[in-house]
Amino acid sequence: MLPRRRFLQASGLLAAGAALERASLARAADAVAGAQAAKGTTLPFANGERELVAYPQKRPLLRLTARPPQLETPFSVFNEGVLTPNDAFFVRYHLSDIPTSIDLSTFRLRVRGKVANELSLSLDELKRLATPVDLVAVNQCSGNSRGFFTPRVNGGQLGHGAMGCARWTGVPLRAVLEKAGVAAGARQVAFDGLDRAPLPGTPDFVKALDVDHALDGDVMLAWGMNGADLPVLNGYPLRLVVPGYFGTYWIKHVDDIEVLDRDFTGFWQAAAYRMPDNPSHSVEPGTAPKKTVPITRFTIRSFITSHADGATLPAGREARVRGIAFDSGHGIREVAFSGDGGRSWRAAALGADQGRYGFREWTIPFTPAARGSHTLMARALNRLGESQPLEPLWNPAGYARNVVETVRIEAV
Ligand SMILES: Nc1nc2c(c(=O)[nH]1)N[C@H]1C(S)=C(S)[C@@H](COP(=O)(O)O)O[C@H]1N2
Ligand SMILES: [Mo]
Repeated sequence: MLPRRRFLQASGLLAAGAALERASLARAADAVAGAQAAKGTTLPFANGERELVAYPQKRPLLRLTARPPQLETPFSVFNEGVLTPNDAFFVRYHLSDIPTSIDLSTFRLRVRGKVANELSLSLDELKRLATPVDLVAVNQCSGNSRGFFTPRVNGGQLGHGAMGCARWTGVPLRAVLEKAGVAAGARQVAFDGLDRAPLPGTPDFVKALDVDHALDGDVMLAWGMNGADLPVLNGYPLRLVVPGYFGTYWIKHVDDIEVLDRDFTGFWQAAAYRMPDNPSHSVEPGTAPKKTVPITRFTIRSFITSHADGATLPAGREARVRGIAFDSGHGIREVAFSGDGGRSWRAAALGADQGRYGFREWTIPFTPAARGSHTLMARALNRLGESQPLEPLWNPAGYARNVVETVRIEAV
């Protein structure tokens, strides 16, 4: 358990407390922000100025909002390795009443609804319920890269840092649901965490999976992340891991699982996190879809991580370009690289396979023959034959961007 006062003082996260405490906490938050403000960053779109702020258990990250904290991973971190360090992993919340300390002696995971036996499990009981499993999987917010949408769309203006890949440790959700005994006729399973809305009337953040998906054996209840406990801001003590699916389903601080004999109709599923209901999940830029469906799986993506836009390279000398690719779990088959703005493509060498849900590293030698500007691109292909579009697809919520990204370097 994290000492509560220290957590609050260091972060300025507001829990229930006296107005006076709130005021001094706010000052503490400013002090933290002030200390890091000089080291801000500018994302490459309008209004892209971001402070780098260090929250508890986190290194300085790009702050999108303070209440609730929404933190983006600086992109250079993705060049450090395929596993994103816990202290650099992005943070996304919807509601500002977030838990800042959790008492494991009282924490219980409830499983209720259309089950034979309701369960109420301590974390220790959960850990003993089944053999723990490890899985490397990417967590990515649906709105990752939203700031690059043109025309611009509402919502958090994120760069490419609302994603990360970790080795998750937990038990299969299936084991827990089997222990509870899912009743015949069950349709969906809804998940709720400890965070709450600050005002009545704002819907609690609850998401649901189809019962077959919840029982597929891959969906996990995870307490471990890269060999350590989950950071508080990433869902301590327990979170849902839904491999291949957008982060919206990865409920943090999960303490309530309800098996339903109907489709869940809560706000965050029935009204928010929806995609146009057509095969490309996109519409003509600036228009609204007639019909929508809940967002589900990741689209396939790849990134160059070794060179930032605007980097300089010596002309005529071989450089090693490196990056990552991932998809929703079919597995990366190939990453094609272009050093000439898409006129010609070569296959990159793929790095070690961490499992079909993880980041896949790739590298390729590249020699900028002539001085001047060169446009580098990477394009991933998965085992299903899915690839990335060369022109961006558009939807009004700014979800699931997966166009081939470009990095311009200067050869000197
Ligand atoms: N309890 C809770 N869980 C949540 C959310 C939330 O607001 N509350 N946001 C979801 C969304 S939209 C995303 S993208 C992921 C982000 O996970 P992270 O904060 O660990 O990076 O958490 C998901 N789980
Ligand atoms: Mo998200």
